Amino acid sequence: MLMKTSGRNLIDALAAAMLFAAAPISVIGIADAHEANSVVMKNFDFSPMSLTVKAGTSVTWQNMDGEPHTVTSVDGLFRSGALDQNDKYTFKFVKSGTYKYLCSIHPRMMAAIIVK
Ligand SMILES: [Cu+2]
Repeated sequence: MLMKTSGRNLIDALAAAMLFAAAPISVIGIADAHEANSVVMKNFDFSPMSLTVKAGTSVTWQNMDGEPHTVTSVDGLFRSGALDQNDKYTFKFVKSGTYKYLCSIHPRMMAAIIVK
């Protein structure tokens, strides 16, 4: 009986701790979603992986990882060079189209900017 109660309390405590830990992350997530012209590199992924902007928009990427990443256009239109942690790169999209890009260091990291 005592074991069961303390077990429940532990689960409650863990749930509360997870809620507190998750809260600031979800707030940041919402803030990012409203930044319609920015992409982050985090946990070896671009986020968002697909971003739609209007022609004439400057898109800014920021590397949040401790490892370097690049923003490298598949068709050669833009290329950031290696970005260290917190480094930013900005490119202005003038014409409409779908612009695929990847990290040349980790080519599994693929994403696209859609310009309307
Ligand atoms: Cu990378």
